[in-house]
Amino acid sequence: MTTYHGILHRYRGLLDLPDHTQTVSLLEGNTPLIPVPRLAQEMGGRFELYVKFEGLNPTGSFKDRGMTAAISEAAGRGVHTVICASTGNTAASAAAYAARAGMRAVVLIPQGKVAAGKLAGAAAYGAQIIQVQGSFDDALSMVVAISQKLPIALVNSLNPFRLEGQKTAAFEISDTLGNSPDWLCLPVGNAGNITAYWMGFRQYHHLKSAGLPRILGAQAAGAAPLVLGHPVEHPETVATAIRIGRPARGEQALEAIEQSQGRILAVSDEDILAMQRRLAGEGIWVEPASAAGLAGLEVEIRAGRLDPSGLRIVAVCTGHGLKDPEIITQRMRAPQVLPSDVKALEAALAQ
Ligand code: AN7
Repeated sequence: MTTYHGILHRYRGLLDLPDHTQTVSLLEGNTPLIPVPRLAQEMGGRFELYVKFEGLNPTGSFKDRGMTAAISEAAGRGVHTVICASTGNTAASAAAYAARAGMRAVVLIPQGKVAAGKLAGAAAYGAQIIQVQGSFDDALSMVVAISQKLPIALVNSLNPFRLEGQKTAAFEISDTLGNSPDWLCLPVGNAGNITAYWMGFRQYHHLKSAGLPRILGAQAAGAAPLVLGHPVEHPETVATAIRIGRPARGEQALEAIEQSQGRILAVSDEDILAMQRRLAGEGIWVEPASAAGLAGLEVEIRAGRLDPSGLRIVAVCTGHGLKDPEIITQRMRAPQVLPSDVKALEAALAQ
């Protein structure tokens, strides 16, 4: 039997981490690459479509890959406290890995704009949670400043070790498919993920002569600084995970887009929620932000700007639907109520 030990163990030789790194893992990674042929057919083409379901990581989002690396590095140099700003998923992940390492975690979140499952996660793992009266971008400025002043380790994706861990998702996709896909579609918020994927694919390109995918990044229309070409002061979207107006790694994201001959585009909240429903119709429930990459792909195919015929396309679904239950429960019809009586049930089923 081969036992799985997490991404640092599996890909250690390919990750640029210092010697002092002491592995802190929750056996993250190794997420499924799920074929969705019916969805591909509906989207109008003969092509291979896969969902890399990163919501199946230990805390329910892709952030765990980068977090195991950042916390392991910090643990190895005796860090006691870590801090991050977050739209929610980074906070839950930092809290979990800090707990695992026996560290204190402090997380700053934009007041009232974090989905319930993420807030609950950060609390369950025992983080100190601070709501900032401002946006994610404001919170990020605060944690950057304080980590320069106090002996506290910053674990946002400005931390280079986050990207080292995160890029393993690209390795997994290539290892599973036997080569890189033709396109990789993913949501873009603070732009750490897109930067890391591009690092990972380039590394496999040099190391194993794998092909290079074209990258399709999708931002929410109300929070699309990289599409607009300027920061967005008051970002707004139902996809609160990517409600970010000043992406820390925006320049690198644009480089990845340009170098890969890819594209970055804005998708409406309606398109995001429609794609969330369609994915759920395949049995894959993701949080709204996670549907943005596929929504972007669909928009491009529908508009005739991308012909998928014969291609192999991977869409990264970054977070689990359970992270944001309210987006569903607030919109659904209240479930039918019946007396505890089989006849009533029979009548209800006949309707
Ligand atoms: C589900 O948790 O920024 O472009 O603070 O939670 O690497 O920022 C989350 C981002 C996509 C965007 N999908 O990734 C945070 C945070 C989900 C996310 C993104 C996020 P980046």
